[in-house]
Amino acid sequence: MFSNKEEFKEQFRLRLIGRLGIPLAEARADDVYKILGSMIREYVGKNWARTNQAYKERGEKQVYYFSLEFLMGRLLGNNLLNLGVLNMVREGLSELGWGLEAIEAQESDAGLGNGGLGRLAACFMDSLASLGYAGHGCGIRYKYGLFEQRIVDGNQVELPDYWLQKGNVWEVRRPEKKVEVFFWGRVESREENGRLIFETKDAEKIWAVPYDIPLIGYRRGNVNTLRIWSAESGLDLAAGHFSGGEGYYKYLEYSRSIESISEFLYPDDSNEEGKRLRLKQQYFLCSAGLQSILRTYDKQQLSYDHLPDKIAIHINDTHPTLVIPELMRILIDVKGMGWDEAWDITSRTVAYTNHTILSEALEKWPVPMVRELLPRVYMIIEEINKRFCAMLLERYPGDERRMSEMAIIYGDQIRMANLAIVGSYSVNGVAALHTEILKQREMRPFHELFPDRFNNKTNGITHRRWLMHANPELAELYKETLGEAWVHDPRGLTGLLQYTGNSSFQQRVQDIKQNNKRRLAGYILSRQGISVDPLSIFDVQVKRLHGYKRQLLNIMHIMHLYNELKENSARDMTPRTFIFGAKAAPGYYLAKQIIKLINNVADTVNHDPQARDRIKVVFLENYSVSLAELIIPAADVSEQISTAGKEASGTGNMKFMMNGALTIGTMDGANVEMHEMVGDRDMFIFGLRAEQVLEYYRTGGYSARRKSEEDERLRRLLGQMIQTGPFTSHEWEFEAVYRSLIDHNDEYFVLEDFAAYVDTQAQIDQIYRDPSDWTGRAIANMAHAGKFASDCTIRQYADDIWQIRPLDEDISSRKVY
Ligand code: 26V
Repeated sequence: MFSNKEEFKEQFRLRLIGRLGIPLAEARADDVYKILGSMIREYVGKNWARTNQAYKERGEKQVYYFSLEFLMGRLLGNNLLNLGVLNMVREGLSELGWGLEAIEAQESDAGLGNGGLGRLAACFMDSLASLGYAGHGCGIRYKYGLFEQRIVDGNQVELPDYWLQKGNVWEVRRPEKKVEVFFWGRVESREENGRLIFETKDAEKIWAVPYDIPLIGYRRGNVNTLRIWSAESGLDLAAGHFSGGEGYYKYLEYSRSIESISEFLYPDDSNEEGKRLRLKQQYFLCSAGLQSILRTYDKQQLSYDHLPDKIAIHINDTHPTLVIPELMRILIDVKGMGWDEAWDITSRTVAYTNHTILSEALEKWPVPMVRELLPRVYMIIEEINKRFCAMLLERYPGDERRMSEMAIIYGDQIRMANLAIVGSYSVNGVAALHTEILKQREMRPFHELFPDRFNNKTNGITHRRWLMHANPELAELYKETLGEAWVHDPRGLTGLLQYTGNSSFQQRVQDIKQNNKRRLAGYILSRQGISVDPLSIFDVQVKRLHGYKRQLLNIMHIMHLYNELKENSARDMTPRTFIFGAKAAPGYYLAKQIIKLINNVADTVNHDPQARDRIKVVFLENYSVSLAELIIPAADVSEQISTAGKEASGTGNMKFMMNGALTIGTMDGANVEMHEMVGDRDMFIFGLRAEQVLEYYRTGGYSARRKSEEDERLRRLLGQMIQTGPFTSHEWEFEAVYRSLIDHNDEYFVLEDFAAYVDTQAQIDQIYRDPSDWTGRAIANMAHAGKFASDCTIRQYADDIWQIRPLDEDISSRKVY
């Protein structure tokens, strides 16, 4: 690699000529990106090999994080940062006439995730590598990531996200490591030496081909692997199937149907389509991932009794739960083990994280579908269920209710969460409140049966991407002020507490925030043609669009402010820019209406001379990881306003906190723990508490209609959704929104929490007027954010769940052969 700027420039030039055959003067930004990316990838190749060698020689336990989603975003900037060459490359490029930011912008986001769950997996990968743990990702190489969102006439329109169109400089295709995955067929059994042998006949075989992406640790040389699998057919698999005149066309059709397995990332649960294909994806990942892990394990020639001491398999929500029956299948059918032994090994190898208690997101698969698609796996699930129910019967004789709650197969459905709990040794929630709710409500009988299995691991975010890369000026200020220790242990950011009242430090913080706001304002103007004032409060809500997240509460507050301004144009108000970014699942009608409502309000407010100097509303199209990196450092106010008890953790809340925004939020998810750290003064808490929400659900004592009749402001807002007026173009335009609030009794308590939300927003309006007061509170937030660094979270997973130790060797001096 290069050890100084001049070397970098020289190597870069040579490659440009050598690879693309063009001189510097003719290179386009895209060429520069490709060359730079391939330089980095090749450079880390050596350390990649060294790391694998070191892990192998050491022979210690390794973790495989199975996830249907990895929301990696762009990799170039972070890789340069982690390698410690970011500034050198920036300067070198600039001397060659290129700005690094423009080069970074050439990279397509790897948007292989819906939201928090997928981004968490990506943050965890960064922490694992940066702390020196042997922890790898296992996922699917979707041809299309989450859809690209366009806003047309205020409505969301979905386009395919063909992120691989220009190639992917980070991945290495490894066809020699492909494995076979089987679907369909029928199971035959026979007896051999007193044992039952099972064989699946006439199955459809497909290839799973891995692509490896290096995961580069921060300044420590080691490189882990994200292995993503692609589904392929092969002539070798199809041979003989398609003879005759039509054969060739049939083959093409067959090929396409197989490739469709890794074609699309499914949008979240609000969409009913393609269920079988989604099940295929889940099994595809589980089977391919396991086979590749076990192939490596086999090379060590260890007995399978040791598997749980050498390997931990973590399942990110229930999506990869099929690793449990699949591991059983391999141990029994392929390795010839008995049931009890296989079960002992499997349930000591797998650990499970739950990410949501929303009942509609708890996965259930129809029995007939699983039985047909995965006949042998289904038999094993049935047997797991049979044995588990027998155990329950013995333990709780006559308690039928408990049996019906806990059974894995119930009615005609397989409950994946039940299977995941029964077949794993650890079940964790993602924030203290969430874990308590799991233990005391959602998973109560399981917690009674397996109390030691349950534990909490509050989520975290990588400060390398979300602070050092997204907000380099702020990171630089921290270094000047505190030294560099916090970079390796972000809890050291509490050192900032000394500076909350320091006026020159405050000034620096304010200047940085202003720069970030100006940068975002520039983007908003160029992309959406809306001019916003960087001196106004930037009030931001960015996350998936969902009823429980209550973007509706936010927009209703804005409508209310507008109403007030129209009534009294002299109304005193600190100018505010309300920024939204959110994708709605394509089949989620109500969510799409809310997007339309936000855009209608934006259109009216932004064009009204009486309002536009005080309120601006911006809906940013196509929210993504890279857009988040631009938006979050520019925020003053972070909106974390979910119905209490519904947001398992939230991780956006942590990103905003780390970048010095103040949170307006409910006592939900990790907000509760943020509040514990910073206290009442530095966080704006409002609304129902989780117990109150539960109580309302239990007693049915809430009447949205009554609420709306009591509060004149609400009555007016509801009217404005269905009558022609400032926010609608025709009558009943927002009928679905209206009905969700009134006819369906406001499932998420938007109307109930409205008054408290308005009052709390009014406090924010006042406090922002005193820049020193505001900035002091912002600094207190930054100071406490270190607790939410994913490095801390990952250490807890490593110590309490996985029992793995970091590599303590500096691998860069190893000889590679
Ligand atoms: C559900 C489903 C169901 C099947 C179809 C595909 C699909 C995709 C996504 C989902 C929802 C996943 C749940 C999720 O994203 N949970 C979020 O996890 C974050 C990380 O733990 C946490 O911070 C958020 O509070 C939680 O909503």
